[in-house]
Amino acid sequence: NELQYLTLLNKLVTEGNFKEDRTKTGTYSLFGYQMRFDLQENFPLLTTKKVPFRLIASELLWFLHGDTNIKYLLENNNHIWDEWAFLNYVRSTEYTGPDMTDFGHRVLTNLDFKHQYELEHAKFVQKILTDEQFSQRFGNLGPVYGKQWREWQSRNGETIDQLLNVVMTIKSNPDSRRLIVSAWNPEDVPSMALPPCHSLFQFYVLDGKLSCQLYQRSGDVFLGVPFNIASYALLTHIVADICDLEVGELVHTFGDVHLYANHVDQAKMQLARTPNAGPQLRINHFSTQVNEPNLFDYQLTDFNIVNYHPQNTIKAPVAI
Ligand code: THF
Repeated sequence: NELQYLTLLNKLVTEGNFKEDRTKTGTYSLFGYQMRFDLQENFPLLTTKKVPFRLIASELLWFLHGDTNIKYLLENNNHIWDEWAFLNYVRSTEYTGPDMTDFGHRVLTNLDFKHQYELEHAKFVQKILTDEQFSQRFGNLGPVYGKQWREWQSRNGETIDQLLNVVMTIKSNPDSRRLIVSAWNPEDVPSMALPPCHSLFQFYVLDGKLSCQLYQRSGDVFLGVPFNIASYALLTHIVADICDLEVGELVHTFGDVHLYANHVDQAKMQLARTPNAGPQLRINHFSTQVNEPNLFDYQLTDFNIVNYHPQNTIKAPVAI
């Protein structure tokens, strides 16, 4: 299972094409690639470096709740979306601290600036957590994943709960070929902090097993992709649980998949490691509690990863 990921990582190191990108970091990139994970075998959480499952689960619950404000993530000690909200804040007229232009690059080379950034970032996080008005204004990332999944705005003024519709269809018509949820909403893309990287997914039911295919338009192979694999594996387990199905495969399809130029050493370090056996996911079932388990009912404590034996964390800077 994990070899699927390591093969891709190796391919990008050896055959990736150098390509400039929006973040001006530079990447080694390929266009069009597919991995398959058998979810019956194990839960696809990498073991060649430690991947924090807690952050993946809280991010997914945030999507499932239809939430687009980082406040929920911060309350769960999850900081993976901070930079995007912080960027909106420092670009606004309300921000009066030291100049934060291009902070993503400057923190990498200027230690004094890094301390300044960390201080302003900490103040920002504190303010989101304690000041409701401030969090309304600057915690929101725009109509990102949660909004599109649960409340796609339609032209007649109503909203479409794509995910609930798909769950209902899996139950009533599992052979359907329309089990699709799209986060890519062309009308809303300009008002999102970041257009959705995992843009669309489709479910498929065969022999009582639920499979999921993700189309990811852009994949940061070292930092984002290990999260994305585990996130969609968890989503598949949740939907299977709700629909009384077993899990099948996760098919992960990419558009532009890339290794950032400043992640190459970390990638080589990871490639020198040998994967351990993958962990298992234990999920608390609701079937005994209520007859209609709801997408909202899941709590962080309902998901447990067992037999996870990862190797050490490998740190890498996130491109903004
Ligand atoms: N931007 C970039 N450049 N890459 C991404 O993968 C990415 N995302 C989301 C939004 N913008 C992105 C955010 N997802 C980490 C992981 C996922 C992220 C953002 C950051 C990260 O830094 N992971 C560290 C651990 C972090 C921690 O412990 O707090 C790691 O080592 O895995 C793709 O969805």
